[in-house]
Order: sequence, then structure tokens, then C-alpha cells
Amino acid sequence: MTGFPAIDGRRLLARLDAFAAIGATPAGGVNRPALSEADRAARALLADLGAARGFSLFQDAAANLFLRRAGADDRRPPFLIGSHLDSQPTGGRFDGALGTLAALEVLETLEDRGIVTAGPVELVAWTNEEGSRFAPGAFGSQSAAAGALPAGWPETVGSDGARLGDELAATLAALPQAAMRPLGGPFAGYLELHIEQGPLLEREGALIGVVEGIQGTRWLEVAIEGQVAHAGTTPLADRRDAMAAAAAVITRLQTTVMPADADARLTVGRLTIAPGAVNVIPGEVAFSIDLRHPSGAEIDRLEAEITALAARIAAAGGCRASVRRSMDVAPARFDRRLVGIVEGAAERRGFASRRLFSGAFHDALFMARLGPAAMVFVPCRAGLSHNEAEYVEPHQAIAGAQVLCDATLEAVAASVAA
Ligand code: HGY
Ligand code: MN
Ligand code: MN
Repeated sequence: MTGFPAIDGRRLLARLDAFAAIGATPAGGVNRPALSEADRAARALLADLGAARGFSLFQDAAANLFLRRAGADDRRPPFLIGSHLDSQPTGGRFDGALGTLAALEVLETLEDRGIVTAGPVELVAWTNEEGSRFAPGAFGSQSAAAGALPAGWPETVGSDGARLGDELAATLAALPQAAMRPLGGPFAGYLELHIEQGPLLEREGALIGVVEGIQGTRWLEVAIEGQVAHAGTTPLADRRDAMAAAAAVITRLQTTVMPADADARLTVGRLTIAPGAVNVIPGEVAFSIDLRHPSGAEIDRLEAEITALAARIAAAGGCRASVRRSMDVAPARFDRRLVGIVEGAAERRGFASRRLFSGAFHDALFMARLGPAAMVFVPCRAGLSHNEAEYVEPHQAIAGAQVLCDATLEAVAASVAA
């Protein structure tokens, strides 16, 4: 055992249940789209819990929410811990919420034990990490890293037709008790607890993942244009069928492009067809490609290969293809010292751990561009995530939060000593 304070596991599990009730779905998951009423309800509960412990509340122009626990010297830049509260439409109750509520548990444990940290420690709940309602994802942390909101952001239209400008304004207005502060700003370091969202830790019996970095992500929007025509009278040779071309492109992604590289991940998650009538040959088909790879150069090569493939297949069917990026996130490596502190914290607790790279992007990726950042992973059952059946064993959630607490205390002390 160590001199580090034990977190209150029961309190953490109760918090996870309370937040899972916000946007709960009948299948046991959560549907808490970014900047929706459900997201605002979760933010309000977090703010109330923080205020009840005397933590001061802040938010910035991206509606990132901060709970600040003062340190001995508040002129020092804060040490940040946190994650996100928004979810996928058929999301799980741990993706984002575990890291955010574990950060609250760390602040409360420090408060319970009257531990004075050299500098302030702040919980951050990042806005719109998922990007499923409003693209791009990691809107809040990307804005903080850039020190500005993306150009033209208010006019971004969500998957439900909502306008980002309206939803963000409503979210900021919903927390008048959170003082506004500038985007970004110096911080001593950043740690995020998250579920692995993959099968590795569970497969290898590791309780803690020591995350060394995150692979790159690029979202492509492919539009195939053909000609709307009658389904019954148009012979094959006269068709310019956008759906046939799109289907051929998607099939090639799955049968030749992705199998050619074990590290490539290609996913077509969204597809729209116009005009969408049973007896009309589609004139336009648009679909998304979520492209991931540990190497930025490989992402460029894959994008070029996909663009050429779409153009060739579309032209062969008398159609035209266009490809544009809607999100582009370069791979990142985490701070070696912080990674070592996470690994040491797991070892001290006797938790089996292994180092790994993250297949999912996280807000930590953008923080790593500004300062020392690292992540702690815990397993999730069968590696399942972005799925309502997402599940973390209570002892796994508690172990992850304990490592986050121990590593935070050590990192804050180290950042002062540095
Ligand atoms: O898509 C991702 O990688 C993250 O889980 N939102
Ligand atoms: Mn997440
Ligand atoms: Mn997610």
C-alpha cells in the first residue's frame, strides 16, 4: 500500500449511476448528445456537486466546464484532470463519464483529507468530444488548444438540424454560476482516465493501461453524384446510379484497402441517399469515412488512395465523386515523465498494467500539443464501446480512479519541483 489517500469507491460508483440516469436509454446505455438538454443536465449536476464542495466554477467560450480546487499558491498554473460528458446516440455509461467523475472523486478525496496541493487542481469536462451531433469531435479541447473556436463555428448544422451557435449559447446560459474565462491558458499538466474501448487490456488480464500516445484520425465526407432516373424504364447501360458506385467504393475499402494494412481502420458510419424513393435511381449518395492510423504519412497515403479509387469507380459508372475532410487529427505521443508516473502509480498499487497506444482519439490528444499530458485506461467488457452494452467492472473503475488520484498527486508535486 502507499501513503497516497484511498478514493471513495462507493461514492464514485454512485456518481456513475446518477449520471447514467441522464439521457438513459431503454437498452442500458446513454444518449447525451453534445450541447443537448441531456448534456446540459449532466453539466448542471456536475456544477452542483462541485459547488457543494466549495470548488469554484468556470466555463470558456467553447463551454468547457472547470471545477477548481485551490492550491497553496494559486498563481501557479492548474493541473487539469477530466474527460467529457457528451455521448454517442447509442453510447455507453462509461465513455467520458468515467474520466470526468473519477476526476471529481480525486478533488473530493483531496478535500476530504484536507490535502494541500502546491498549485490548483481543476476538473475539466470538455465540450463535444464525440462529434456525433456537431462535427468535428473534440470541439472543446481543440478550441482550447487553438485558443479560438473554429472559423464559422456558429453556422455548423448538427445531425439533427440544430445550429451550433444556438446550442452553445443555450449551454453557456444554463450555467450562469460558472464564471467565464479565456479559452486555453497555461496548465501544469493533464491526466485523463478513460475506458480502452478496445479488447487488449481485457485479453491480457491487465487492469491498467499506461497510454503512450494516440493514433491519428481523419474524417472524410465522400459525395457521389449520378443521375436521378426511373427505376423501371432505365436499362443498366443508361444508368448513372450513385448508389451502385458508392456501394462499389465501400466494398473496396473493406475488401482491399483495409486488409492491406493491419494498422489501418476504415469505417463508413453514416450514409445518405437522395432522393431516397424506392422506385427512383439515386442521384446523390454521401457517406462518411472515419480513417485512423498510427502514422500521419500513412493517413495521407490512404486518403490519396481512397480519393483516386472513388474517382475511378464513379467515372466507370458515369458518376462523379468528391472527397472533403471534416476532421483531421494528427497522431500524438504523451509526455514520458507523466507516462512513467502513471505506470509507477499502477505498480505501487499492485495493479497489472501494460503500455499501449490509443485507437480512439481523446481530448488528451489536444492537450498534449500544449503541455505535458497522459492517460490512464481501464478495460471494458469485450472491448465494446460506442455501444449501449459498454461495461466496466466496479473494481476496474475504482482502480482507474485510484491510479488517477495517485498519479495526479505525484505529478502536481513533481511539476512544482521541476
Ligand atoms: O471516435 C473516437 O475515437 C472517440 O471515442 N470519440
Ligand atoms: Mn470518450
Ligand atoms: Mn466516444
